[in-house]
Amino acid sequence: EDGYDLWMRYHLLAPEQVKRYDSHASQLIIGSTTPTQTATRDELQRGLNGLLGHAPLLSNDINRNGAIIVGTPSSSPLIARLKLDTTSLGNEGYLIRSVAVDGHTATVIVANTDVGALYGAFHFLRLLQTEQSVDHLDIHESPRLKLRVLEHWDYLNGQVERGYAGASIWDWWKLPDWRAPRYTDYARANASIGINGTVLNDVTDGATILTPTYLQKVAALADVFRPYGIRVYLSIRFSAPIEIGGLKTADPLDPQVQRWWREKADEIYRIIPDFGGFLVKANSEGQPGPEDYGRTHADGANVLADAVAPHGGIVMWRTFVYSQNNPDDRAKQAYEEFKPLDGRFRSNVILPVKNGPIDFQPREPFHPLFGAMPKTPLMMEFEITKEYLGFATHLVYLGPLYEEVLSADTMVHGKGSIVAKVIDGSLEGHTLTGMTGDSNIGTDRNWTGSDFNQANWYVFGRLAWNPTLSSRAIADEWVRMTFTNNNAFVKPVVDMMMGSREAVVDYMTPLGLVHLMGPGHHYGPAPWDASESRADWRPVYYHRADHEGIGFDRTSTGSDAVAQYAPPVAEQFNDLKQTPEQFLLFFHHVPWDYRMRSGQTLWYELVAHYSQGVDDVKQMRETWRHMDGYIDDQRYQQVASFLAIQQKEAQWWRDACIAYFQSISGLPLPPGYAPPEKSLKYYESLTFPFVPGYSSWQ
Ligand code: BDP
Repeated sequence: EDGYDLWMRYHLLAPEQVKRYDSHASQLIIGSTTPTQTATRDELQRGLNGLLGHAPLLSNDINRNGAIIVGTPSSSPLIARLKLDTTSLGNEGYLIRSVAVDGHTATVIVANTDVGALYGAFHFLRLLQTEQSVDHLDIHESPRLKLRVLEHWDYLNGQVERGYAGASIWDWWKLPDWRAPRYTDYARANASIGINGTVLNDVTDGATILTPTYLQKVAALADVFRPYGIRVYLSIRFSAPIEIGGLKTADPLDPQVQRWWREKADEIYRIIPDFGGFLVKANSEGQPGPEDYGRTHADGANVLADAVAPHGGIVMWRTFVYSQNNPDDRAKQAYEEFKPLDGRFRSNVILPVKNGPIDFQPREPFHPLFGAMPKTPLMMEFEITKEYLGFATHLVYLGPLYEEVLSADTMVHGKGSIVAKVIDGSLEGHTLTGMTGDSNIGTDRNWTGSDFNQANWYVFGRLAWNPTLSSRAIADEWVRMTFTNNNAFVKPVVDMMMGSREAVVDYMTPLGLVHLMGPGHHYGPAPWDASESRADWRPVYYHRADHEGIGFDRTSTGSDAVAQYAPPVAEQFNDLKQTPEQFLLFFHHVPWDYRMRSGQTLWYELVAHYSQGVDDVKQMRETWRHMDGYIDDQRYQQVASFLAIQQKEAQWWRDACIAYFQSISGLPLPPGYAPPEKSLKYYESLTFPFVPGYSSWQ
């Protein structure tokens, strides 16, 4: 197996399971008058055929026990007759219920829309794939978030910014005429986890995507995705009115610029009537934006919002901003620029906020903007591609990272004001809600560069549907669907996944350290590096290690970034003793001999964490060694090889970081800890001229 089937791997179940489910899959009663209905029918047939060895009979009427009836009250008279209450399901929800119809047992999958029924069908298949009972079903599901979006950081030349799974899956050259079957499989995978939007191009892409030629290509993809409930969005370049519009300015308050955007939006909606809207990275890392004209982010977002509003479109205006002129602390800038604009955005604008205030690090505290802009919808932005977490080869399940942030308590309205409630709109009563993930998908046969990276796409989608789900439960279902239901495999592999995020934190950036990765490409350790042109791109800026101690003082006596959190959180982070040790060096500059909760010194703990990370990876390899024979050899072997790479690189991280920090602290290694394998000079001398996902960015 090459991993192409993802978690939609409908392999024949064990005979006793087949027997158990056969009595619930005798007939399939489903419409096929719309493309979505056809897609739903095809998926159920494909899935049931694979899992049970035969597909149920397609019928119009129920005439035996065990039928599956799928549809909406408006499209199916049979379902209408059941008079099920579907009001709470909204446009995308569904219910799955065991019922009796005309004296026969049946399972109904009912929604208000075709897409809701498609989501229900995937849920039903998941029950079988994970070998759950389907005897007495009464499932109600509807998504907690409205926009569940994947962002492709893909360039039109096929390169992918921060992509470690090959090239872009969009074959722009052959579009719109050639619609690769892979696009449909992509849509199926997304629909199976409820993703309903895709941004096709990179946030730093040029303006070409908005030209008529490319819009035709975009329209072709939108056609493929539409039956699966997926809308297409585009990243736009703020200076497009100049670059492709022939204007002299892109000033958002200029009437000509405003007209240009309106006309561009009209043109897009003429060919893609359900176009989702725009994503914008402005005045960030050198991108153009409204501040170039002395205007605010709100001015910039609103001109675009006004252009798409008549068509029902939205604007995702990113808050990921920091500039080299900020003398103080990069972590503070997004809050400083955006908080004063709260309430100044149009109602169809939503602001993506990265999970932490720096940049997708293995661990950061939650972003202080969550909870700080009550009048503005904020959406979560997670990075799915592992730019800072070992690229494709390191096995890191991101579920625990996502869950940690979503369940973090902002305390803005007292205890329980968790980030998940900020983004699901319940804290401040917003209806425009969402989550966006920077995708890890490419042309690799297995889509994501490694089999386990598929889990990160999967967990992102599941949490976007419901941000309060448990990452362990999601890992469990993913393992069952992707590999096997054999508990001798599932349990240890889920445990391994759940521990993998802490392992990478330990061997890369323990105790609240961030951004020690090689500059620019972000591959491998480079805590010594001060070569970048900008201070806030240099690892030394982040760890601030000196002879006395290590860490970035963000307390009231330092940069005072803590003040951006609600008072109880600020108080906690401001106090060295109260700060959770996992964030210690993010908020405090701490002496090397500081006594940690363990009773050991900080220096000791730092070395211990780095070493623990390596030991954890060794343990992961050991776990995997015992999994030989439970799954196909092809995937087994690749995971085994990648774990070997991970162990080598975890050791490299540990040794390089310890060698460097020891050169600063001047302290001996604690007893029992092996010295780095090589000299600091050696680690500093390593270079990587061709790092994937990076050259296109420069
Ligand atoms: C950073 C990446 C950079 C992205 C940027 C962003 O290094 O390539 O363009 O995030 O999110 O982490 O805009």
